[in-house]
Amino acid sequence: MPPRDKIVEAIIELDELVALELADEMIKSGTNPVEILERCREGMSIVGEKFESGDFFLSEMIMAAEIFNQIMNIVKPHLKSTMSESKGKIVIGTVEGDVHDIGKNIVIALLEAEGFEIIDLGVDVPPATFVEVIREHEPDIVGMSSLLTVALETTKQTIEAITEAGLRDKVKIIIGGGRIDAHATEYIKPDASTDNAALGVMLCIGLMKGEEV
Ligand code: B12
Repeated sequence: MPPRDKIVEAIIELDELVALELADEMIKSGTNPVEILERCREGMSIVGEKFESGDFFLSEMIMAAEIFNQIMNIVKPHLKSTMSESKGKIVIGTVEGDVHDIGKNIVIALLEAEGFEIIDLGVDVPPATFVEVIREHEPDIVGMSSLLTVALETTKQTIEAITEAGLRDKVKIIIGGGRIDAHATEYIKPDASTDNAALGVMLCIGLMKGEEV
């Protein structure tokens, strides 16, 4: 097996100090901030596998999330945009029953850097809240994040609630998160889907142009 990337290793070892030092060094040496986040995501996937196999407990998953959030604090200022005009308004939240928000926060940071106006609903957001906020703020796009398999069902229900409220043709819907694949997309039927934040930004740009994405 090839040796793991140092920052991936530090995340798996839950070595906060080393992970933050490496993130800082990479930023200073000009590594693309999005690439740093993608490498860290690889570390989180391995943390998830260790949790699944019983090598890690919940507390260790929480610790890894804390390290990722700290890395995000280092990286985020370097994603900042110089855009002055809004590219469009996006309401985004993690669906009901799911409290994972690291991926959602990365997408938000990238979308803001691209010039989108974001309304962040946070985590565990009930379908009714999505509906209320769409009525009040009239966004162009609604983004939903889900990391749990059970949350795929909630995502579908949220879209149904938006349809029942008569708002489905007023917004474009993009879904994202670790469990989103072709099957989930076929089942949930959003306008766009991805498990990659950078691609998500491209898809939102496409949706704003009225393209089939
Ligand atoms: C950190 C973590 C936690 C933390 C979350 C902290 C936080 N603030 O987010 C804590 C400890 C709270 C947690 C809790 C739980 N977790 Co957890 N968790 C993880 C872990 C290790 C990493 C997730 C992560 O942050 N990844 C890094 C980010 C960057 O990746 P990402 O989320 O996929 O996001 C990327 C893309 O998907 C995309 N994206 C994400 N959202 C969106 C939205 C849009 C609109 C777009 C365009 C793109 C997009 O952009 C991001 C960057 O590219 C995963 C492992 C994994 N492989 O996912 C398990 C994992 C998701 N958790 C799991 C489980 C089981 C749980 C618990 C049920 C454990 C328990 N027994 O209590 C609880 C559930 C709590 C709840 N109700 O939600 C399972 C889910 C299994 C399943 N199939 O359902 C996983 C897969 C671990 C595993 N392998 O078993 N967890």
